[in-house]
Amino acid sequence: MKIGIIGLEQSGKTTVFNALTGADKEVGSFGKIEANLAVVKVPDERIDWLTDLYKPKKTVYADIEFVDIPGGINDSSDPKVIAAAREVEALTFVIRAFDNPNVIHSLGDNDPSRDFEQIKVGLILADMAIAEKRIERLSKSVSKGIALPEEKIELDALEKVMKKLENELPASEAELTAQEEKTIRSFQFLTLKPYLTLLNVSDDALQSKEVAKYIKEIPNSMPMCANIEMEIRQLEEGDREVFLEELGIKELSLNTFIRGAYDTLGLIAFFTVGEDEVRAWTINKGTPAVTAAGKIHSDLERGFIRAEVFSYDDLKGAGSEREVKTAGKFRLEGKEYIVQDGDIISVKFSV
Ligand SMILES: Nc1nc2c(ncn2[C@@H]2O[C@H](COP(=O)(O)OP(=O)(O)OP(=O)(O)O)[C@@H](O)[C@H]2O)c(=O)[nH]1
Ligand SMILES: [Mg+2]
Repeated sequence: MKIGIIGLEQSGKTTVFNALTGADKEVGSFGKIEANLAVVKVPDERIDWLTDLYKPKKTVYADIEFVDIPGGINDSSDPKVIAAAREVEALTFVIRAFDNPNVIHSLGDNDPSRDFEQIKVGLILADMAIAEKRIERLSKSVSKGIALPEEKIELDALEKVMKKLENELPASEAELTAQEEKTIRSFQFLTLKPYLTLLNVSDDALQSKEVAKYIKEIPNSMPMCANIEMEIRQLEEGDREVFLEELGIKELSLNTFIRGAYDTLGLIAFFTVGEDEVRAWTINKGTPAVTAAGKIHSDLERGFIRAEVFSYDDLKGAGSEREVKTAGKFRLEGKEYIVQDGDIISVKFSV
């Protein structure tokens, strides 16, 4: 899973990135244009249990790749920022709520709700630019009578999307059929992507009423004191407790963030198991087996024949694969099967 960190300029994106990943990238380097990348492991007890059972040569936890996208999202965002944001599967908005007289706010003062709207509008405008161009082209083909049937479906889908965008609503509000959704997938609309909002607050404001109010106002949001957490991440693990306690921080935001991310972003995990490797894979809820197979390898998607599936809970209950089979809990599923959280999958394929 690839998550892009975006927001207004100097809102603390790189600081948040460091705090979440333990990286040590330079902050406050205004105008830097290169994105930062880092991968973090997702802790999962189920993987620990499966490792005990299969004793594989290798265990691979799910991971989240964070991309810190520098610069700001606004009504005329840098095309590089937009292009980088299109590449990720989900977005994290970083919104400034910290006081720091040395850091100028690009919109003058702190106003998290306004900043959230600003980001939203920025994303909507970027999507409109894409939709508009494509609608224009497809409309021409339709009026000339040379449009292919899929192109007509695509045009319908884009018009539905455009209608939402024009009303300052995200593309995700458009009600699209599965087929329509497929025709517009390649545009990677930003407002179709799930998002989570991190409110970057001062350490003395974590428990404040003001912050509570913002969290209520801003969808999918959680507070975080990025500056302090970044510093704590640089300490040895054993030294962290004391600082966290002193500051009244229950745990580092990464754990809360990951739980929130799985929840809000609608993520689930499926597993592959065997003597060689026990491994977790992260996918969106509602992903069909064939697409999930593609996560493992593109050949598995291309040559997909069927998936052999049983659930982690059934395996844990039964104790072994053989018992799962005896209990009739072992299933053969086709391409369209919707993968469930905790499924253990083996893909049969031929290319
Ligand atoms: N006081 C305080 N300052 C912060 C906090 N988070 C970030 N800053 C400061 O704000 C400035 C910008 O932080 P960055 O993390 O570089 O912000 P950014 O969003 O990555 O900036 P760009 O990539 O240039 O848009 C730096 O000087 C940080 O030290 C915070 O929680 N508290
Ligand atoms: Mg930055």
